[in-house]
Amino acid sequence: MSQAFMQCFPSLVLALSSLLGALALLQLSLYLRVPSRYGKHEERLCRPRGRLPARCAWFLQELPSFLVPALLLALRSPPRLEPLGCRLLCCLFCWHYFYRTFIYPFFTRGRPFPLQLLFFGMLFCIYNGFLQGYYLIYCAEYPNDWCTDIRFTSGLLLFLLGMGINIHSDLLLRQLRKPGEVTYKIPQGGLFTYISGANYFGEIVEWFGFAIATWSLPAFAFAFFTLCCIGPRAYHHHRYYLKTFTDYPKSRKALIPFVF
Ligand code: NDX
Repeated sequence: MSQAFMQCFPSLVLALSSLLGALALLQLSLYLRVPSRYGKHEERLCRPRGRLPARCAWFLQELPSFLVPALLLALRSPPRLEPLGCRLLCCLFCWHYFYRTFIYPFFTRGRPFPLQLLFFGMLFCIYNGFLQGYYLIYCAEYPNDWCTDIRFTSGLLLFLLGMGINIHSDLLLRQLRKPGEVTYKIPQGGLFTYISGANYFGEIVEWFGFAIATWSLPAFAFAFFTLCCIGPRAYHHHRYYLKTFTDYPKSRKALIPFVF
C-alpha cells in the first residue's frame, strides 16, 4: 500500500464528503422530474444502446463497494484492531455490500441493465467504498466504550432494522416473477402494504442508522446521497404503479408510511 494513504488526511475526507453531498444534490435535481433510466423506467424513456444481464451488472457494479474497503482493511499495516467500535462499523459496511454483491445479484430476476449507468454506478461504488473505508480504517477515533454509546446502539438498531426491511422487500419483489418473466405486478405484503418503495425505505433507514452509529461526515453524506438517489426513484415507482394499475391501493404512499 502506498505510503500516501497510510495516514489520515482530514482535508481529503472533508473534500470527498463535500463532493458526495454535492453529487447528492445534483442527483436530486436530475432525477426528481425524470427517473434514472433502468428497470421499469427504461421502457418509457429512450433505450440505451448496450445492456448487460442484471446478475452480471449488479455484481460488477456493487463489487467495488465491498472490495475497496475490504482491501484497505487487509492492507492496513499495522492492522487496526482497536477499538471494537471501528472494527464493527467497518464490518457493517462490508456486510451490506457482501449481500449486495454476492447474494442479491444471483437471485435477481431483473431486466438487463444499461452499460452506461453500470459504468457510472461502478465509479460511484469505487468512490464511496474508498471514502467510507478510508475514513473508518485510517481516521475514525472512537472511545473504547463507543459500543455502549447511545449513538452506536441506536444507529446499529436502525441499521439492522433497515437492512431487514430492505432484504425482505427485495425478496417480495423477486417473488412477483417466475424465472424468465419480465412483467410488472403490484407488490404485496410487508411494508409494501403501506408504501411503493419499501426496499428503498429500508435502504435509507439502514444508511441513516449507519451514519448515526459512526457519527461521521462521510457516512452522513452517503446517507444523504442514498436519500436523494432512491427517494425520487420511489416517487417515480409510485406514479408508475398508479398509472399502470387501475386497482392499485389508493391508500399506499410512495416512501414514508402514512405521510408521503
Ligand atoms: N446502484 C445505488 N449520478 C445504483 C445504480 C445506478 O446500489 O450518474 C446507487 C445502487 C447508479 C446509482 C447507484 C448511483 C448514481 C448513478 C446511478 C446511475 C447514474 C447515477 C451513478 C450506484 C449518476 C450522478 C449524476 C450523481 C453522478 O426488471 P426490473 O429490473 O425493473 O426488476 C426489478 C424488480 N421489480 C419488480 N418485479 C416485478 N414487479 C414489480 N412491480 C417490480 N418492481 C421491481 O425488483 C428488480 O429486479 C428488483 C428491484 O427493482 P427496484 O427498481 O425496486 O430497485 P433497484 O433500483 O433496482 O435497486 C435494487 C436494490 C434495492 O434494494 C435498493 O435499495 C438498492 O439496490 N439501491 C439501489 C440504488 C442505489 C442504492 C441502493 C443506494 O444509493 N444505496
